[in-house]
Formats: sequence, structure tokens, C-alpha cells
Amino acid sequence: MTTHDSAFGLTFPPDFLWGAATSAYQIEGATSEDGRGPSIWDTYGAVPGNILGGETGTVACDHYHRWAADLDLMKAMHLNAYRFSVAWPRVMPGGTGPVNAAGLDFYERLVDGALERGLEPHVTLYHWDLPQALQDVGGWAHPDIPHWFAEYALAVAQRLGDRVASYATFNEPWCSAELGYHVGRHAPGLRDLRTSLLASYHIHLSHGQAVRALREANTRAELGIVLNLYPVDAATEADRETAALVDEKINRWYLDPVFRGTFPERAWAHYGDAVPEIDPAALAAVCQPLDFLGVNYYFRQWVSGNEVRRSGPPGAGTERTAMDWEVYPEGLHRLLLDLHREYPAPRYLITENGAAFDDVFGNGRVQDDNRVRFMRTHIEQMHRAMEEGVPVGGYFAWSLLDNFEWAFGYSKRFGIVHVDYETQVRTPKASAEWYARFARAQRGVAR
Ligand code: GBH
Repeated sequence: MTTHDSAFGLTFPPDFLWGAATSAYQIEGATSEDGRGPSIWDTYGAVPGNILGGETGTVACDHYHRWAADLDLMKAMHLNAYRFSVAWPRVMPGGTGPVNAAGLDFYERLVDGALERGLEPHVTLYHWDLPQALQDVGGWAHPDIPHWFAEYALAVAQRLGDRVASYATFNEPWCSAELGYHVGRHAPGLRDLRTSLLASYHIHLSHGQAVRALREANTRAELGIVLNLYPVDAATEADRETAALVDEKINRWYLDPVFRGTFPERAWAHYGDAVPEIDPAALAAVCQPLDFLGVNYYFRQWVSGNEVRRSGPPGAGTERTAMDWEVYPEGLHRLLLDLHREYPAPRYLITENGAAFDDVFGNGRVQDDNRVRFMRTHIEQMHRAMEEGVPVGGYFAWSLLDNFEWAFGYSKRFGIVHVDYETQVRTPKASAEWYARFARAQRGVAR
């Protein structure tokens, strides 16, 4: 295959980031090593029925011990960036108070190891693993949590400093507030709308305070936040009003405070008495200048009658993943144009994009042509948006490794690298080989 074919004739800026993403609880394991304190996912996972098959992140991909080999995999794939998260309970086992130096040592090794291999480190400060000690006093519903979070963020930044290319405060706060405190399908497993909205408010305040603290500390790394965002489509004219409400509840409840310092009105009115008491000045201060917005894109929301479907329009004509999510690459193009128009940011990073498929491991390999097609078509749509003026700076495949898919345990495989959970052997799938050829062609790296 020629270089040109591998690049599909698409030209990206030479400094474009081609990376892969992971998160701490989903891959690290070693949950009681080197002074790590318990997290809400350890607690939640210990309750039968919460996680498919009773699986937990206790061992996961054993990345805590295999990090160097995992970084080697990305280097061999010609990637130039790695997005991972720092586990708060490793850094501050009690959530607040003394810092655990050994926890920071791990991330320092990881950051230096990434840099040695030509991978820019992109750090997420919170990817859902809250210290259990903080949950014991209310977690994100506690009014002091913005202060605790900012303190933790500073401790990380003080150690890792400007070796890190970017810090994202939160990964997908909607998941923490809605799935964790309202739907109960994520840790801590609560089911209360009022508490969930209060949690979302405190997450916003935490974001604002942490960004201010990191700027005041003169952190040179870029600062931003990562949101799960979706185009929302109405099946019929009659579904339009519902679609607008869904858009506000999922997308704009998170975009508006961060970019405008306000909550969206339709959703606010819809929630009625359940909305928290707001300090308008504090809410306004959530809106801090950011260097980037991280976009996690997986599917669109399809609104039909009382249903909000992730599987898209009904019928066999739609390709769906093993999560039953619609494959809808065009949605990434639409989403980026909408964001650029309504929530302008200096740059956008596609911080996650990928799919779980029913991979077949045979003859020592996984021929995941569906995942190759998924990545190629989404990258094409991202490129289209860039040609139309959206400043996109990078693309991170979710995920580097098959890993712990939250409530689904290890049953859903999102990796471009296959993990055998018995032996911990990593095998790059056809998609990883394809991505490696693509990244090499894009970066002009010689064989
Ligand atoms: C992202 O979430 C996450 O950042 C990442 O950690 C995750 O592994 C990846 O995507 C793939 O899911 O059906 O109620 O149990 C994307 C948002 C979060 C949507 C979990 C689906 C299942 C919720 N997703 N979710 S539930």
C-alpha cells in the first residue's frame, strides 16, 4: 500500500495529534498498591448486581505494572499523543489532606515514559474514580467539593508540571451526575434527581475553581474539559420539542455553564423544584477561558415519541455496534460545526471516538474490519469539518486497550489492541495495524 493510499488523500496539519485514550480505573488494576485509597468504583463493584458478571477493576489490564509495554505499543503505532486519567485516590487516598507521593510517582513515570517515546501526555484529572472517603460525606453533592477538587488538581500539576501537554478537568460530567446520582447505573449508584442536579452544579463549580487555580499557578499546559456530546434528531415534527429538551439536558446543561456561565432555560424550567439553589456569581465564574474543548463522540440521540434511542432510526438499514449504538459518522461533522458556531473554542480535540464490536479472536488475530471502517469514516467526517473551518487539533481512539467497560464489565471490547484477560497478552487488532499505517502516512514517518 502506498503512503498516499494509507492517508486516503486526506491532508492534516503536520502537528495534528494522532493518539489513543484510556482511563485509570478501566485499565490500571493494582487498586490497593502503593497507598491508593478506595474509590467509589471499588465500592460500587463490590455490590452484586451492579456490574455484569460481578467483574471489577481490581486487576483490569494490569497497566499499573505493564505501562511501559503499553507505551511501546503506541510508539510502534507511530502515534504522537496519549490521553489517560489520573486516579484521585492514588494521589490523595483520603480525597483531601496528605498527598501520597508514591501515587504521583506512578504518573510521573508514565508522563516521562510517554515523552521518551514521542507521545504528548494529555491528562484527565477526573474520569469517575472519586475517593470513597469523599463519597462518605456526600461526594459531588457536598458543597466543599470544589475546594477539594482544586486542591487535588494543584497537587497533580505541581508534580507533573509543564511536561504535560494538557489537563482536562473532567471527563463527561453528565455521566457522573446523571448515571451516578440519578439513574444509578454508575458509582455511587444513587437514584435521586435533586441530588444529581446538585452534583452537576458542584462539578461545574469544581471545574471553574480548578481552572482558576491552575492558571494562578502558571501551569503552562493547556486547560480544558471533556464532554460527551451528541447531535439530537427528532424522528418527526411532533418530536422536535422533546428533542430540544433532550439536547439541553445532555449537551447544553454542560456546555452552557462552561462557555456562558448560565444553565439552559428549557431544561431549568423542566426540572422545576429539583434544581439546586444557585449562586449566580459562582455559576458565572464557571465560565473560564479554555484552551480546548474535548469532544467524546460515539452516536447521536434519536428522539421518537417517548423514546430516546442510541440505536438510531429503527430498522435493519442502520449499522449498530455491540453496544447497540448507531454507527453515524456524519454526526461528528455536524456536531463539530454546531459547536464551532455556538460554543467557539480555540481548538477542539476529539478526545474519544470508537466502538465495541463482537470481535473474533482466531489464528492469533482479530480482523476487525468493522472497527477499521468506523475509524476511517469518522476521521473523514472530522476532516470535512476542518475543511469547513473548525479548528480540530487531534483525534484519540477509544480505546488503546480492551478494558473494564463500567457496568458492562469486560464484556464489551472497545480496544484497538486485544487483551487476553487470563494472560494479559496484548495483540494489536487489524484496526491498530490500520491506524498505525494511517498515522505513519500522516506524520510522514519513514518505515
Ligand atoms: C465514554 O462514555 C467514557 O468516557 C469511557 O470511559 C467509556 O469506556 C466509553 O465512552 C465507552 O462507553 O447503559 O446506563 O449502563 C461514553 C458514554 C457511558 C455511554 C456509559 C454509555 C452506559 C450507561 N457512555 N454508558 S448504561
